[in-house]
Amino acid sequence: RLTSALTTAVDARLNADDRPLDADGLADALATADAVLCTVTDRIDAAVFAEAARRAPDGRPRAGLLANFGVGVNHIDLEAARAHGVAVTNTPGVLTDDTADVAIALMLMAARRLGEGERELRAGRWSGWRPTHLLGTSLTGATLGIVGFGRIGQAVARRAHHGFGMPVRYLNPSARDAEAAAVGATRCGTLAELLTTSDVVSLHCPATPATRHLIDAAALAHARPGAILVNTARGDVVDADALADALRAGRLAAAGLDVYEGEPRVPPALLALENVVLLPHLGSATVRTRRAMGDRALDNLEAFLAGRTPPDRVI
Ligand code: 8YV
Repeated sequence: RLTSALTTAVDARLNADDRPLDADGLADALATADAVLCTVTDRIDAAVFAEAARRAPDGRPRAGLLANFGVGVNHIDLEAARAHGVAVTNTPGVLTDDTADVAIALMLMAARRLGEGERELRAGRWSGWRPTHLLGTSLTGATLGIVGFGRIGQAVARRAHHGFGMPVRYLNPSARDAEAAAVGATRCGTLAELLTTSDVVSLHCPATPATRHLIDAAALAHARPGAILVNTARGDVVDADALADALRAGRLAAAGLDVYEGEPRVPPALLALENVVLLPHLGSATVRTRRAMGDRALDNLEAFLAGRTPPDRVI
């Protein structure tokens, strides 16, 4: 699509292995291409930008745009990108509903112990119906606390409120009164307040230095006994060791995770636990949404290469 839409020919180099580029490959791409399409798997830190600048003939990366295939851009050092004159775009909006659906799926799986049940059955360990077999907690009517009330947080709130009758509370740097009113959501002043008043906590904030390990041992000490934590945002927001401790001690009943700090590595402490549902970063993984994300990334590339301002500039 890119080639046909532009009047000038585009020499598109494909990373045909469909494997992440290493730092050397990323620096090479930034040093030699006009624009680079990247994903969450590409760690583009200050050293990569510096190396790209070193390799380029005029001392600055040739690439003027990093078009990210996805909404979260925490894998890109935005300060370094700005300093090296590289614009960054993302793909907002198109993955909201699918990611919200996975958050709700994780809530149900964690609260109702569905993963445990499936593992038991497949392992041939199911001995038949029993009145006390794999009893979970009800999602219907439970209070939901949402950390980060942006597009995805609000979409989760709508599903929880209209579908499951869940009272919703939210934590966000700025008030979202109009959006909150639509789902009867109450704003919490602090994370501690949100945690002490929520049965289920779902994370939807971006990963930034300020939100790194926001959910740590001190925060988890405020959680309601038997609470459930769901993370479809970024692994960096949770201290996985503290989470594993809380799950092991039974302070939290369960957790549902789609994302991990340093993924694809999953902390062994979590893998060892039954009461955590672990998904491999599938939030936006539908054919329709991945197509829409691709189209959105191409819109940004196309605009940039045609000399226009890309529609989804992050910086
Ligand atoms: C993407 C995501 O699949 O958009 C995001 O921020 O986490 C995922 O939905 C991923 O980022 C692809 O780069």
